[in-house]
Amino acid sequence: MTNISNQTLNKSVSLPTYDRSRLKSRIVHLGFGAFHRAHQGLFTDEVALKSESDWGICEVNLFGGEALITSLREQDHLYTVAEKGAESTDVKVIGAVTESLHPELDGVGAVIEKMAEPQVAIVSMTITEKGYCADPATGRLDKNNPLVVADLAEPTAPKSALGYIVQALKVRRDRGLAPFTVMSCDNVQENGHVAKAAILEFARLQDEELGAWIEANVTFPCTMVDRIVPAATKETLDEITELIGVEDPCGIACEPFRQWVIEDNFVADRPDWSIAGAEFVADVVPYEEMKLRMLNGSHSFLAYLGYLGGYAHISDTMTDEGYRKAAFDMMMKAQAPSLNMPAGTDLEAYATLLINRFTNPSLKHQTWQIAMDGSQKIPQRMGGSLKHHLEQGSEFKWLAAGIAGWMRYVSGVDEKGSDIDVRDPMAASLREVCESHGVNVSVVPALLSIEAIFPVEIGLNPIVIDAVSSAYQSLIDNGAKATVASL
Ligand code: NAI
Ligand code: CS2
Repeated sequence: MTNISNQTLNKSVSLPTYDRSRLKSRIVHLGFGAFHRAHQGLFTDEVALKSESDWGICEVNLFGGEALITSLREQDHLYTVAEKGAESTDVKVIGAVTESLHPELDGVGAVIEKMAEPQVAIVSMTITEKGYCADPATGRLDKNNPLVVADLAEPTAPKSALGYIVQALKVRRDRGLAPFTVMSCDNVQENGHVAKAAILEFARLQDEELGAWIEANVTFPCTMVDRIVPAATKETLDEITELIGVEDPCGIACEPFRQWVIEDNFVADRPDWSIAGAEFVADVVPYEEMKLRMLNGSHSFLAYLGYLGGYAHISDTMTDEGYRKAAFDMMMKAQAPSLNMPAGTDLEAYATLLINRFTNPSLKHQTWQIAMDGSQKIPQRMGGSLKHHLEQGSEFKWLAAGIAGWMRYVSGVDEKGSDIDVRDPMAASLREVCESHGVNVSVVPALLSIEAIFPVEIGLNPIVIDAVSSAYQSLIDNGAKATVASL
């Protein structure tokens, strides 16, 4: 079989020219999805290219992605990243992956044994917001989450990422091995703190002493991760084939921009990702908040209102002056005032950069993709800033329109009467609420009263109910495009 590992690739492709045999699986990564390939995988590769680093990654997918892992193995764990700018594309083959595992292919025990190997110093994660099994509004472990219930009943055969981590740490403790650092790379506000709280609570429910050992020995650095990496499509894979000269089912396309700010709090060793441009800082939280509110908050705003307005991609919304201006105002007037940034941070320059990144016509980032899992995303992207405006008595109509857009979207019917494929871990309960109201403004207080998404001080606040209801009514009466243009 010809593939990326035994084929001469087109000359323009950057290759991992270092000796890959020196790499060891010192990182086990949970979540070999689109983002990790174009972000942590690429950073770790660049460190190996520019230094004598021996840091390699064992990739694990706990949910789905078996075919991806099989393909990765068939090509010696090499894969392509295509960085697509507005005018040109850079293509790199990534060599940082040393091996891969999947519980469906290799068994649960093999994954836990790998995580318990002595050389493993970091377990990192890109498992999506829902992977933390936490209540989205509070960030605390959701004890009723079916995965949590199953894993507490059978801790040695876990299903959730939390269950795997706790079981692997237990094995390490029992064998007298040093613990590993748990590093979340998900878009979750204070991702390290959320991971820590969920893992400690889960461990304590299982075994009080194990929980205490984890608390005393494991660190959970927060990270701010940024790079727009749309899901792979047939078009992007065909384009990669064209660019490298051979098929790569693990290839992924992304934007040229990348950023990684990491809290320097590792219990064991770590790669020097700063060689590849990452920043190690003492406190990541302000950067996380800035990115989640300004980038992700306006992304969700554009995803719901853009989808309803008939725009399939974020770059399509940027061709509409109403959406473009509203997104900038959402960033500068709704989100930026709620932030508490280090002196010298230029939020207007950041907003301008974000609008340019959203405009990149080479990146086909679907509004439908970003609209996914809204129940998990809305609280972190809009909840904190909404609270700020309530405290200050200031204008928050952009946030109200974004939340109304989400409510209109989860009704499951678009403005032309076609079905919307709503993907969300809370889809069933959202559907139940929406079906009992139809597309009617009475759904607004009903959805706002879901405490797992909206804390009571937001969800029951008459000012919020009024503002979201008025935006929702405008969506019914005038449609998304006119509502956005009127903001
Ligand atoms: P993806 O859909 O390509 O991959 C999702 C990954 O999560 C898969 O590896 C899957 O196995 C795993 N997963 C799903 N549900 C899980 C669960 N309940 N428990 C454990 N693992 C689970 O998505 P992609 O693009 O890789 O994004 C993943 C996450 O990375 C996002 O949710 C976000 O938090 C973060 N991220 C993504 C960016 C992007 O532009 N794609 C940029 C910045 C962060
Ligand atoms: C997006 C993010 O899918 C989404 O919800 O908002 O994945 C976004 O592309 C990244 O956070 C950019 O770093």
